[in-house]
Amino acid sequence: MRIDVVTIFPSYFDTLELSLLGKARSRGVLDVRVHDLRDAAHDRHRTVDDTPAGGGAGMVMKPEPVWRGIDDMRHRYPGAHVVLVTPQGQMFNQSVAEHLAQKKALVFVCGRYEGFDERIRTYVDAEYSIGDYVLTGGELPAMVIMDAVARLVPGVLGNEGSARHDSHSDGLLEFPHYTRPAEFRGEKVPEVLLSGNHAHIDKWRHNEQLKRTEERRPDLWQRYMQQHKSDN
Ligand code: JF5
Repeated sequence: MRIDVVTIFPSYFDTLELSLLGKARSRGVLDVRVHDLRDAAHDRHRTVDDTPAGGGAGMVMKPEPVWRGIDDMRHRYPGAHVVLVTPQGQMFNQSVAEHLAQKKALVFVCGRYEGFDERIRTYVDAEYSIGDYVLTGGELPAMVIMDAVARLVPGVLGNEGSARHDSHSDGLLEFPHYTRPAEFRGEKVPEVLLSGNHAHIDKWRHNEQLKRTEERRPDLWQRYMQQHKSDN
């Protein structure tokens, strides 16, 4: 997979080398390139922002450099899926991560200030939010999405196969995990997990997933029950 990032703070992405993305890159599974949006600004001061039309506080990302940045990426990689990360986007979740993991080339355009000039939205394929809160820029959300997507790309996580069971991959929270010791400060590892009976263990784990999801995430529980109405 090829991922391009367009940002006015390229150095934010230096830490990617330290993560699983770094290892995937060195293995040649993933190719991440970070571009300075200011390179697409053609004035002497490399201006990427301007005051809001109609007045008001803060600054707005100018359309020309952002458009040039996107256009440059599209020329370099014609099939690229161009993504904007903003609090106004569609909510990013594990299904979106799975969808993006199918793409051959992704481009993340990171916003700053009060956001993008509205007219730039014409030139992107998708807009995602990572949650209902406001950050100072799109760099961290882009990294969050890259991490969630990249770990689904075959070969990025060393040995784990695509059959791996993750929280959310089936619409339920993960079951509880334990390791040694069998007793920790008076709390025992559930007996079923030490039984060696894998049918019992699977059943117990699935039941714990259901209990946990109902208790902690009524929203996910509702959707899961809708989708599994006819199962029983
Ligand atoms: C951003 C202009 C983007 O704050 C966010 C965000 C919150 N949830 N998802 C994304 O993005 C940063 C700030 C200003 C565009």
